[in-house]
Amino acid sequence: MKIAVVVPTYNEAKNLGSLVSRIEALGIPALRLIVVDDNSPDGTGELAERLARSRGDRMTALHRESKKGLGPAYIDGFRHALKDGMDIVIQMDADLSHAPEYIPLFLRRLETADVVVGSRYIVGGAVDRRWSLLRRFLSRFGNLYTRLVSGVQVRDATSGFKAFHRRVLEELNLDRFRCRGFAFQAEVALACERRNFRVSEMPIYFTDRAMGRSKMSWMIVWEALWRLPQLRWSPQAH
Ligand SMILES: Nc1nc2c(ncn2[C@@H]2O[C@H](COP(=O)(O)OP(=O)(O)OP(=O)(O)O)[C@@H](O)[C@H]2O)c(=O)[nH]1
Ligand SMILES: [Mg+2]
Repeated sequence: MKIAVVVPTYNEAKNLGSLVSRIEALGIPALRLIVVDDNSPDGTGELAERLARSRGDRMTALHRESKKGLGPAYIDGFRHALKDGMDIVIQMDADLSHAPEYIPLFLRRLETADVVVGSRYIVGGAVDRRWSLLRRFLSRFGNLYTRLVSGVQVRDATSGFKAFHRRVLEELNLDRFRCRGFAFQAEVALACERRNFRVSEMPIYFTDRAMGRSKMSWMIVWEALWRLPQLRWSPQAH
């Protein structure tokens, strides 16, 4: 069973080293890390390259020309994982909001599901206890909006911590994904639901980003506002 962990990065040089150590500390021999960097000005791409070189086939650094959003970076990473014959693909953020220690739990859940979604909004899940009320409200509201307008069923529609069996990514039409920001997470969840894959939500505690800056922007929010309703009404499944 070959497992790929795909991580998109933009200016995550301060987080990447810890992420790699924590993933390695899990001691899963079949696990491969694929970092997809968009030419980060802070040197994340070079760091990923150095880390990858000393790890042989246990880590790959993919480099894209410029910042094009996490959606297309994930698609490139998924394609690479499929080409490399991976049986399971896990997606997660580089900023340590998604604790790598959950990976073994994702793998266990995949024994009875096609897709596992790490969820902040089911019993047992939570967001960082240091989050302000405003931040909690915005996250909840964004999630509710996403579910209502796109029609996605999972409780945490914008979760970026997911695990897929290979067959799921093979069946999805990866060319059709359009979203670049957090809306991509809903786009993927919806595509899985529409194809009737067994989607299982697993509670996670979401820690605030450890270091570096958020890439959230008005462009990304704007994209969600106009793309998500389109997803609901688009006649073709991805
Ligand atoms: N390759 C690539 N990765 C990106 C891009 N934008 C964001 N990312 C990565 O996607 C992941 C999620 O981005 P974050 O900045 O943490 O966004 P967020 O989690 O929605 O926002 P915060 O909760 O505030 O951190 C991180 O690993 C980022 O480095 C991009 O344009 N290209
Ligand atoms: Mg983040």
